[in-house]
Amino acid sequence: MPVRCDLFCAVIDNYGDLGVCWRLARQLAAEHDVAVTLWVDDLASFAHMAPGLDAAARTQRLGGITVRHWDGDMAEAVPGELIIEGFGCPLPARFVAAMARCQPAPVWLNLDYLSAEDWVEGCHGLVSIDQATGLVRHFWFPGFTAATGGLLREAGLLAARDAFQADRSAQAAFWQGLGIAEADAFSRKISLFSYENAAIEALLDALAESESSTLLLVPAGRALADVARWAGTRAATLTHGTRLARGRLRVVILPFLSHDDYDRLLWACDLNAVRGEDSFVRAQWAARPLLWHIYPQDEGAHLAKLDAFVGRVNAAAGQPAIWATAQQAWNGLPGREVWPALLAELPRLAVAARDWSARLATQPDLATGVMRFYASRVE
Ligand code: TRH
Repeated sequence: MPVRCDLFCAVIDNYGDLGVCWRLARQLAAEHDVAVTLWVDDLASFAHMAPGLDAAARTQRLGGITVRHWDGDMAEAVPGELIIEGFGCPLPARFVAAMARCQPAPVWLNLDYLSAEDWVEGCHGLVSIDQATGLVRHFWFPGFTAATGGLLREAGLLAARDAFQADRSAQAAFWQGLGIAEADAFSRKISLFSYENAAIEALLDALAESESSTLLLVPAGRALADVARWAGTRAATLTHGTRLARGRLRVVILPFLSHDDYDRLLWACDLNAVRGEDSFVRAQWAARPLLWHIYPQDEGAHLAKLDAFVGRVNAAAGQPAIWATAQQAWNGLPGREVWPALLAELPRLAVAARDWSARLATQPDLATGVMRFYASRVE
C-alpha cells in the first residue's frame, strides 16, 4: 500500500507557496510512490500556474496527484499517514482531531521557508507539541547544507538540463515554440522575473548601451511596471508577444510559462533574474548566473538572508566580486554602475554557477529527505 500524504497549501501571495507545494507533491508521487492529496485554498491562483487544472472542481487528478479545494473544516476528511503543512498554514482543528484518532498517529511536518542563514541547521528537525491533541509536529527547514532539509530537485532534473543545454536543436525548438525564432542571433539572453524593482531601469540602460546584443525575456508579472516605465509606456500595453527595442537590447514579453517551460527558459539563458523561493532554487539548478530579488520583509530582515546566501556561495564557489555587489544593487542598495561590469563577467560567473550547482547536487533532495525521515518515524 502506498503511503498516503495530505499536503496543505494556503496561498498567501504570489506563486511561491503553490510552486513549492505542487512541486513537492508531484515528486513524492512520481519518485516515492506516495498517494498525495494536495489541499489548496485558492484554485484560481493554482490554475494560473497549472494549465490543466479546473478551478471549479472540488476534487481532481492532476499529474499523478489528487488536488482538492481546501475551503472548510474538513470534518469528513480521513488523514493519511504523512501530513505536510506548507509554510505554517494552520490546519483545521477538526482535521487535527481526526489525526489524533489515527493509530498510529500520522507523521506531521511543517515545511518552512528557505534560508541560507546558519540558524537553519539548529532549527531543522525541532518539534512542537499541539496543545489540543498532544500530537508532535516536526519543523522541516529547506537549506543548502547536509544538516538542513535540502532543496527540491527531481531525480532526472540535472540530466534533462544537461541534455537541453548541449542540444542546439532542442533550444531552437524551444525558442520557436515561444515565437522567438530569432533568439539565436543575440549574443546573450537574460530572463527577468522580479517584484517591482527600481534597479531594472539601470540594468536595461546598460543592456541597451552594451556592445553585445541582448534578448531580454520577461514573463508576465510584477516586473512589467518597471519595464514599461523604462520604455515610456503603460504596463497594460505590455502583453504576450510585445517587443521593445532600444540600442542593443530587444525585450520580449512572454506569457506566464508552465513549470517545465520556465525551467527550459532558465536553462537557455545566460543570466536569470529570479525572486522569492522556488524560481530562486530553479535558477541554481539551471547552473547559470543568477540575480536574486529576495522577498522583501519588514525592517530589512531579508537583507540578512541575502547576505547569508551570497556568503555561502562565495565561500564555496568563489564568484567574481562583482556578483555580490550586483545582488545588493538588485535589492535596493546603492550600485547603479555595477551592470556593465557584471555583464563583462558573465563567462566567469557561468563557470562558478555550474560549480555551485554541482556542489548542491551532492546533497540529498528535499523529497528524499522527507521520505527517509518518514521511514525512520514509522519503523
Ligand atoms: O512568486 P514568488 O514571489 O513567491 C513567494 C511567495 O510570495 C511567498 O509568499 C514568499 O514567502 C516566497 O516567495 C519567498 O516567487 P517564487 O517562489 O519564485 O515562485 C514563483 C513560482 O512561479 C515558481 O514556482 C516558478 C513559477 N513560474 C512559472 O511557473 N512560470 C513563469 O513564467 C514564472 C516566471 C514563474
